[in-house]
Order: sequence, then C-alpha cells, then structure tokens
Amino acid sequence: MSCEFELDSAELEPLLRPGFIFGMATAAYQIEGAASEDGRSDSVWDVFCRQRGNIRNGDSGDIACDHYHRWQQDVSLLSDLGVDAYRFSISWSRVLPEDSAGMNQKGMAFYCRLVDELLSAGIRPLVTLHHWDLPQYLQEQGGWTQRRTAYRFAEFAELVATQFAKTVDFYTTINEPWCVAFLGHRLGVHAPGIRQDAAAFAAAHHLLLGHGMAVRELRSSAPHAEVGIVLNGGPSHPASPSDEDAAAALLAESEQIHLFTDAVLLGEYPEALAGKIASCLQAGDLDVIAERCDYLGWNYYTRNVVRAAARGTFELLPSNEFPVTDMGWEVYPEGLREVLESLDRRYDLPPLYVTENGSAFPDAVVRGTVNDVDRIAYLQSHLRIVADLVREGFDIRGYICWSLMDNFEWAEGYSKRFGLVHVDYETQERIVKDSGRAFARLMSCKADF
Ligand code: GCO
Repeated sequence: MSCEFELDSAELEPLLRPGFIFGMATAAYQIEGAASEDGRSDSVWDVFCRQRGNIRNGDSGDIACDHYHRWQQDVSLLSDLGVDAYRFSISWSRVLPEDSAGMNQKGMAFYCRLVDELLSAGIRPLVTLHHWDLPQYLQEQGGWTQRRTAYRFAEFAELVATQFAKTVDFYTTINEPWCVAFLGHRLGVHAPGIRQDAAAFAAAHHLLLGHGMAVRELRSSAPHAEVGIVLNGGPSHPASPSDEDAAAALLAESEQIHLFTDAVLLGEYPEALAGKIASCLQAGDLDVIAERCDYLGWNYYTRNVVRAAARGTFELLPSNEFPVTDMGWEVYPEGLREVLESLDRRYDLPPLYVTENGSAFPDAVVRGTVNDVDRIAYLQSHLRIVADLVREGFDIRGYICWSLMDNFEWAEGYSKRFGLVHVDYETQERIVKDSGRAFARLMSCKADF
C-alpha cells in the first residue's frame, strides 16, 4: 500500500488500533475572519497586524478562511476526511468582548453551533481556550505581564466549561505558552510585539499560572473532561562541538522546554532560570501550576541548531543539513523521538498527544488538484516515529495534524501553506490536497485492523 500518494498503513499499524485519535487542528485567529462581526472586539493580533511591518504583505486575520461563515462546509470537509477529532480554539474576545461585561451571546452561539455540528458528524471537539489571541482590553492593562490576566483567564475558562458542560470533554488551557512569552515579549515578532527579556519571563509565569488556575476551574465545571496543556519544541543541538555551544544548546532547551515542563510536571522552575521569574512568583503559585493534568499535548515541527552568543545568551541558526520546508525549517522527524524520549527520562509523564505536526510547502493547484508529495513524505516520516514510540510503549493517544486547511500563518501572513486542504483566498474555495486524501485513506484503514 505504499506509493507516493499514500501513507504506508502497515508501517503505521500501532496507530490504527481502536482508541487512537486522528485529527486535524486550526486556531481561531488563523481561520475565522469576521473580525468585527457579532460584537467581537480586537485581540492583540488584530492590533499587531495593523502596525506596519509586522506581518508579511500587510496581511491580517480580518477575513482569513472566512470560517465564521463557512463552518458548516468545513465540518462536512472534516467529516468527509474521516477524522476522529477536530482541534480548534475559542476566540476570547468574541465571547467576552468587553472588560468586566457579560458574555456575548452571539459570539458564544457560534461555538455552540460548531460543537453541535461536530458532534452530529461524530467528530470529537478538542477545545483550546487560548491560542494566542488575548483580548486587547487586557493587553492595555499589561496583558500576560500582569498577574491579573491569569485570573481573568480562569474566569474565561469557567465560562466556557459551563457552557459546554454536556458537549465538550477535552480541553487545552493554553497552546504553546513559549511562543506567547518569547516570540511575543522578547523577540517581538508576534503580538503584542514587546522586546524585553523581563516581560517574556513575567508572561511565561502568568501564562503558566493562568493554566493552573484554569485547570482547577475546568475540574469543577467540567469534571468529566480530559484537561491539559499544549507545549512545543524540538531538541536543541549545538552548532559546533565547542563547550560554549553545548552550554548554549542546554540553555535554549531549558528556556523553550524545561521552563514550562518543569513547572507543570514538577512544580519548580529550572535552577538556571528561576531567578528571572522570582519577582513574579508568589507563595503557592507553583502548586497551582503543577495541578495534575490528564495529558500533555506536544507540538513538534523541527529541531533547533544553537550557537553561543554574547553575554551568555544564545542564538538559533538557520540550518539546512536536512531538507527544509517553506518555513526554512528542517525536516527532522527523529527530533520528535529525541524530544519525547528526553521528556520521558526527566519526568513521570502523563498520557501524551501529538497535538500539532505538519509542514508548509509552496503548493500549486494544477487542474483542480494539489499533488503535495513533500507534505505526504513529511507526514509519513513523522507518523512512523509516533508509531515506533507507541510500539516501544509510549502512551501516545493521538496525532493531530497541523492544519486542516491553509490559513493565516502569523507573522508570515498567508504566504505559508500548512493545510491538508488548499484554500483559495480570493474565492474561499477549498480543495483537498493529495496529502489530505492520503491522510483520509490512512484513517479509513483503522477499521481493517
Ligand atoms: C502553533 C501554532 C500554529 C502555527 C503552526 C505553524 O501552535 O505553533 O499553533 O498556530 O500555525 O505551528 O507555525
């Protein structure tokens, strides 16, 4: 069953056993559009996109994939593809568009319709509460650099969990807090565009605190739901055999991974970084952050190659020792194994889900089809690693591909296409790529095993 348009199901057999979940993911700001419809207010991303020079081609999520209007069609697409689950996020500023005001009924109604439609199609909704689109009114009060934002996030979590008490049984509190903290507050390449080291560490702590507080809210408002967090990262490899680069790689890994995993899984911060959090840390915070999770979601795309830089810092180098995707990211499936094995050595891990994995390539539509063989190869090689890990005894319960469809790729705008489904942004036509068909065929093999 292996030709270039197919994923080799024999090799992936451990993933075809009953109970393993296959899905596809999106995020609210990346697909919804309808940015000021039905009472939605600005998120930090709306504001960031309006500032010149932040986003390639001056793109924004104003229209995106127009999913806010096309959700029914998108659910049918998911259903035709045969996914078990759909991972999406809820826009906080659609549901709570004003500071200290009540729920926006119209905004919430959109998600209720979406969840109901998914359930009637037999698709399990995997709900992410925060995929980076903080309401702008909270940013104006300091956003994630402020403790109060964590409290506000817990209130939002409670509101959502109460609304979906009977319909949603899987929540992610926060998606990739590293990106929000470091891309958003140190490097300033993501919203809110701050460039300050102290702000990045303050944001990291308050995101984690918000996570822990939200877990507690979800436990009481949605006691039957699986609750967890989604973290990200690949292994950090030193750029040279020098001691300096080895130390730099360790530092990169502690910042990108251990800052978050130590806090959530051990209730402590890595020693080398604890000092940077100290001014925000209050008694009991780490107990809240380490509130038990039912699962850990991991997003994996590539590895980092790290070089020592001035004053004990590090820099990530572009590397093309392996073929690269359209993002310039190396295709390095072994990194998924390396990162999960190193987590397994360091912690007593809860069950795992691969909550994102995927690749951007410059796809071409030719006579109504997209023959994206590179993406099929990427999927096969990463799925093979997941299958091997399951064979070796890793408790990995699902694989969610990024992404259902091409969408707004943050600072890269619409220039990078990650979808299994192609989107024509002029007409909003969706075309299932060959990778989407291959993934669908793989999922349909489930029944045979
Ligand atoms: C992520 C992101 C996605 C990105 C994807 C590709 O969580 O990193 O969830 O929003 O689009 O990772 O960069």
